[in-house]
Amino acid sequence: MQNVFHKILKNNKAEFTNDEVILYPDQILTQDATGTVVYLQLEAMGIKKVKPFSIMYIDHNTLQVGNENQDDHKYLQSLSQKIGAHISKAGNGICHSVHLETFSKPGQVVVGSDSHTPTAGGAGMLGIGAGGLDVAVAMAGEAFYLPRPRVVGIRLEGELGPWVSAKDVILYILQQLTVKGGYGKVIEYFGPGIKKLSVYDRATICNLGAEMGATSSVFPSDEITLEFLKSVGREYDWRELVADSDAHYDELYDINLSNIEPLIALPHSPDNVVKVSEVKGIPLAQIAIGSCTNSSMRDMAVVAEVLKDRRVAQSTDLVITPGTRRVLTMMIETGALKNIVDAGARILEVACGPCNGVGQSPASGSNSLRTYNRNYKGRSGTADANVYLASPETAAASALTGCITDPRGLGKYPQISLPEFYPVNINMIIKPVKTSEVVEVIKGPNIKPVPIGKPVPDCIEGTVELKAGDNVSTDDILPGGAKMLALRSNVPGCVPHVFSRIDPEFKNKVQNLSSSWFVIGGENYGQGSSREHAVMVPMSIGMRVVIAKSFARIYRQNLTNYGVVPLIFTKSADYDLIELCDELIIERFHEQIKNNHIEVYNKTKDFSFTTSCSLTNRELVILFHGGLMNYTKTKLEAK
Ligand code: MIC
Ligand code: SF4
Repeated sequence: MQNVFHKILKNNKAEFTNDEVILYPDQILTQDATGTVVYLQLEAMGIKKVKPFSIMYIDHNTLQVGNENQDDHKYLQSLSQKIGAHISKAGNGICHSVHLETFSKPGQVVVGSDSHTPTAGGAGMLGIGAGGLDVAVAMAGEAFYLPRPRVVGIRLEGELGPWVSAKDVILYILQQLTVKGGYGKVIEYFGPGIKKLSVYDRATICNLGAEMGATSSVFPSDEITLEFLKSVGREYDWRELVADSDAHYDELYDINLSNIEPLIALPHSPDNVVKVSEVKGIPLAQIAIGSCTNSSMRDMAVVAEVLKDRRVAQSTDLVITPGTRRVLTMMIETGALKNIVDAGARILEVACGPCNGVGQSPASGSNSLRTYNRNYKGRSGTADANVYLASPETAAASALTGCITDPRGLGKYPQISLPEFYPVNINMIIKPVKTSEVVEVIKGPNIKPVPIGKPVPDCIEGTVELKAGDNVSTDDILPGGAKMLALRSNVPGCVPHVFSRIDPEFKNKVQNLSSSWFVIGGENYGQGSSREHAVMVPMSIGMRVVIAKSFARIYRQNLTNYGVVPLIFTKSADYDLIELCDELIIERFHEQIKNNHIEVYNKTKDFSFTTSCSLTNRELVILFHGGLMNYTKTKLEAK
């Protein structure tokens, strides 16, 4: 009665405690935006060689307007060689897309320092996104710990109608479950409907599971997975992996694919989903097709068919980022690229690009429709732009008219025949060298040491320096974008930008902060990316405690990993009673936290309220050490 998730864990010889899963990942994925910190942490912990297969992708910071990104890449490349990790060079493609094509293995586990690592679930592999420090520790060969998730089964039946694709399926699910509906859950897909979904479709669905806060999403490995692996020259990696017919799921949902229509997420949240037909006609200044969600050959082929012998509307810009170099090569070979270029699209580098605000920021106050996965306010790099999320079909149809357009009006759905075999070309993947001792590590001037947490004192006292609302994302806490990404290996350089999207004046008080202060958050605090900078940076200037109504999984883990206390209001209503600048005191913290009942005294307003922490014993020890880095160092030294 095992589901796919449990079968993968069994294969991994994972162990279970009451509240955690303990596993040793088969593979580690890192990328250049979170990865420099991972590598700095490895160095700080004295790790000489990585244990599991590890690969560093250069895909986020490929703009080279100053020395910073390029310096980071030299560092990543040289240290990879030294510690035994692979490198995927800039231009090879987006980490999740390349990983799916080149390294995904049904039945195995990949842990990555990026929230969309679950994309590998499209090929029957369990992908889990984590904070960089957790990833660094797993690279060192130590265990990876995961809060024990519930397993949600989604049974798909029926077949998608013309002009409806995988993106619409996951937008539909997001509409139903919302951005916090996946918290603490692994989502597993099965049923007759999956037989009509290619691995690329499945990967799109797993990718956006991250937007629901899901721990992971996974599809079985079946004959469609085999067909995919054959097409990328890796038939030998296939193994069948399907749930037992009486498999147990903690929750079950049924979805009939035939009932799904083209859908679109309105600004500024991926779950703000309506039918495309309800918002048709809204003018678009920009349309962007790409990202790890929708940049496969299938997606590009559909777009090319729509654009063939047609013209992109004069009022809009169409920008295209193929997901991998292999996709780009196929676009050249099949003529898809010609159709796209002839129609008037701009072709960008094979990389993450505009998805994370690196280039192509829309005009002020304008509308941009993207096939990406996140549309948080400001993420595009333009504070007042309105970003919509939709399928490649809807994006291509809208490119022809310059406004939101239901693709079903385009007539007959084009027959896409995908190549049976995709050219295998691993020229841009660099293997580690055997003579690693002689490799010199190159560290540019922008690379600064990572801050280290401090053990939590028994009495915590400080003022509330920030009060935030619900669904605050890590982009709100520490923005992405070209300028910020160049500072990812320079934590002090990030300080002036912390919380700038929530409180633009925050930078003015940074100099006068005490060495211990509080943040108050609403529901799902810290959703979105895995970037631990959203903890590291405020921690480096004294953030000690965050009290929220609830946390996103990776963010809560990152807080603990840096010795910052994550507390949850026992009564949500207490949130309303706390104001900015209130002075809060927690006494006898060490004793209180063990009982998971922590009383906080609001000295300014003279009242107390209770909170909980729900940390495992292991996490408590980490917190008392001032974070995972100190804890792991002590552990490794003792060995
Ligand atoms: C994102 O999509 O937000 C990112 C950039 O890929 C992040 C990682 C990061 O902040 O570097 C993610 O999803 O984890
Ligand atoms: Fe890159 Fe965007 Fe995917 Fe993040 S979501 S990995 S920025 S393409």
